[in-house]
Amino acid sequence: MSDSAAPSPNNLDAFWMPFTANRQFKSNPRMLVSAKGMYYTNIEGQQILDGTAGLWCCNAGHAEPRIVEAVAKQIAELDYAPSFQMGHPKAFELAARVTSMFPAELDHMFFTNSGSESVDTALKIALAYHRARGEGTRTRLIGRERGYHGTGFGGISVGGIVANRRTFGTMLTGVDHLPHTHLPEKNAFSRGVPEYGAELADELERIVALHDASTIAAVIVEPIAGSTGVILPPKGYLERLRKICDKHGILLIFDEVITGFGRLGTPFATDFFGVKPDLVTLAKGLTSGTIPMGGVICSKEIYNAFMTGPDNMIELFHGYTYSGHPVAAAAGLATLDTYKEEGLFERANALAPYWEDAVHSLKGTRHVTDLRNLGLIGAIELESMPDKPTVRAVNAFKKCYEKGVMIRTTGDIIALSPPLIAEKNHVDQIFETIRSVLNEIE
Ligand code: PXG
Repeated sequence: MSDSAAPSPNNLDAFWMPFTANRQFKSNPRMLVSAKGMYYTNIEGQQILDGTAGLWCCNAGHAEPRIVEAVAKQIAELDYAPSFQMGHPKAFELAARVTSMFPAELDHMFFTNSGSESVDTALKIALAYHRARGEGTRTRLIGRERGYHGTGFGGISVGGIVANRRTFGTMLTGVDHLPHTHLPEKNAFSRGVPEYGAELADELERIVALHDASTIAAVIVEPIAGSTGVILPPKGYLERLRKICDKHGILLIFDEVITGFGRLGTPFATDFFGVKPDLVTLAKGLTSGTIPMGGVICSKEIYNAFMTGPDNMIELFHGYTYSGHPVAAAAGLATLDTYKEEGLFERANALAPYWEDAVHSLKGTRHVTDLRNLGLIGAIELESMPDKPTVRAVNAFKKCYEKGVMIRTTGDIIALSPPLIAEKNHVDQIFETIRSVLNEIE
């Protein structure tokens, strides 16, 4: 073995980084080494304010003592236990706690390890549910343009981000897509939920007319499309989707991987919009990003449809080695305790008007073509540089990082989602930094 191939902490070569420009990153790495509260510390010792809760996940802030302690204790007490034909108490406790946060009919939870697995699980449950009820012809799945549902084959099939799909073959068959709801010509600079576009939900009627309801299993949407650059549902849109699904016996799946656990100042987007789905996918904020864990919430009716054969039969042939992992379950329980004891959903709700004003204070700033907000989510859409899409936003990201603020970009959109422990001074620092950066960059 040559010296250059020897393992070394300074050798960045072996790690093929996800969703990253690997060669560019490795020539000028941004390396984070610790985190506490609202701040990361990088390898140079600089404090970086977390404007994104990691990747929309660290809702309780970093190194929250309750979670740190619970994880350390759990790993010493019970490091692993199978969930196939066995169990351990914390997974049951967590499922009961999480489902108790939903309306009464949404009362069962299946554990996964990520948002992508939650999405695949929800799609599989939807298909198997219809079959269990004798409607096995319902095999089509409907997603939405610009939707993001993770990177499994199910998720990219129903997802609508072209770059995530085009190099991966034909994916699942029998999938169709609703149009996205980004209407900047009508809704630009809306504060909160935009006024126009509820009728886009009626496109589901067109899809039903084309394929026939008897072939359609489920519709999956993010209540707020996050990864694609924060696209909000127009007023009345989700209600209309719900109605059309009900009319045709189609299951409605809300992907709440980023909207769940207080991001909108309510426990879930389901509460915020007052629309009840049949299945909900979760991850990220479930453990505040500390230990990988996801889950699918489903209704009593769906669960009961499976509980019909002889009771020695496995009802759903699906699951993961780490479904309900004890360390993740302990992290989840401590995270829920933290949300409750610190009143973090209420805090997010109380900060939201200040956040909205801060987002919209960027109106008129150089390059800004639209501003969007809801709860503690913000989006700043920039005019693309001629023939160089994404370059302006990436430059803004790099400059903000140099100035000590972590933002996320997708296309030429800056997306913001701070931990729910954020205070006004953090909000000020985020937006002052972005303002000065936008004034500096080409
Ligand atoms: N559904 C939704 C709505 C998501 O936002 C996933 C599923 C997949 O989760 P996993 O845990 O498999 O990654 C996501 C993930 C970003 C960003 O910058 C967003 C996600 C992940 C990474 C970055 O917007 N969302």
